[in-house]
Amino acid sequence: MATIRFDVLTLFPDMFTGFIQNSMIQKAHEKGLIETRIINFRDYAFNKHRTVDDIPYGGGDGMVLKPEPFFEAIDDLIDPNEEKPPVLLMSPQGERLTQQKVNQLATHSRLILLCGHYAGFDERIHQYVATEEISIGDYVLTGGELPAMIIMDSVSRQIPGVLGNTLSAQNDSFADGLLEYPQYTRPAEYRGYQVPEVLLSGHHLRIEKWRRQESLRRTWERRPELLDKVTLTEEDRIFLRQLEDQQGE
Ligand code: 4GX
Repeated sequence: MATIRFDVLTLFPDMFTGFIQNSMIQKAHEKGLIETRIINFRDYAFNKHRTVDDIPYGGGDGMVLKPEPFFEAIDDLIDPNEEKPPVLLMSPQGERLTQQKVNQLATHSRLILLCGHYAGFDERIHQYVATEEISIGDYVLTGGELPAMIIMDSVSRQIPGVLGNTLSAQNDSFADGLLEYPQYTRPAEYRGYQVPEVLLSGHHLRIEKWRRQESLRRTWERRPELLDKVTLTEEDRIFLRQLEDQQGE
């Protein structure tokens, strides 16, 4: 059975309680598929004031996270006889998180996540504690906690058995490189708005074809750059050429 353990170093452990008690993650916990340890790295501070940050050498705005608590906490967490888990540092300067990266992270049995605040980490933490830096996108947050939760959430759902339905993780947007097709449920008509006729037809081949075309259409309209990485059939190409020909009509 594939399981994963997350160790999170943060100054705001309470931010994780709601997330961990959330249905899917909670169920995965109960099933023993995932384990999370939330560690307040202030517990590893050196002095009696439990200081974790200090002013930057050379001057400037903001406080910098001191190296000692991170080095000490990692020494505590990593057994030198065991295989070293990835140590991910949340940073806007990191490698952008993609589904491909999520899938790669999900192959590990353990991940350590470092969440920082303020002006960031002393560079020695980047160099000697973290094994990689991850960014969840090109915008600036107040801290690394939300990125850490995004990593835990997206990685957890790749663990077999975490999602009720094992097919759902494969059918999503990005699994085949295309955006998802539109979904409908009952009623077939609401306030005059109709569900596409093909979905009511019960004709499985026609439904499959329609869904593929809607996935292609959405990807072409919203995220055309994704199409460069997708394996397209001849039928797909013909459909995309039709979309291009119709453009501006
Ligand atoms: N994707 N932030 C980290 C502190 C910081 C500053 C500089 C390292 C270097 C973010 C993101 C993000 C805000 C988390 C700044 N750490 N993290 N924090 N976007 O914006 O991951």
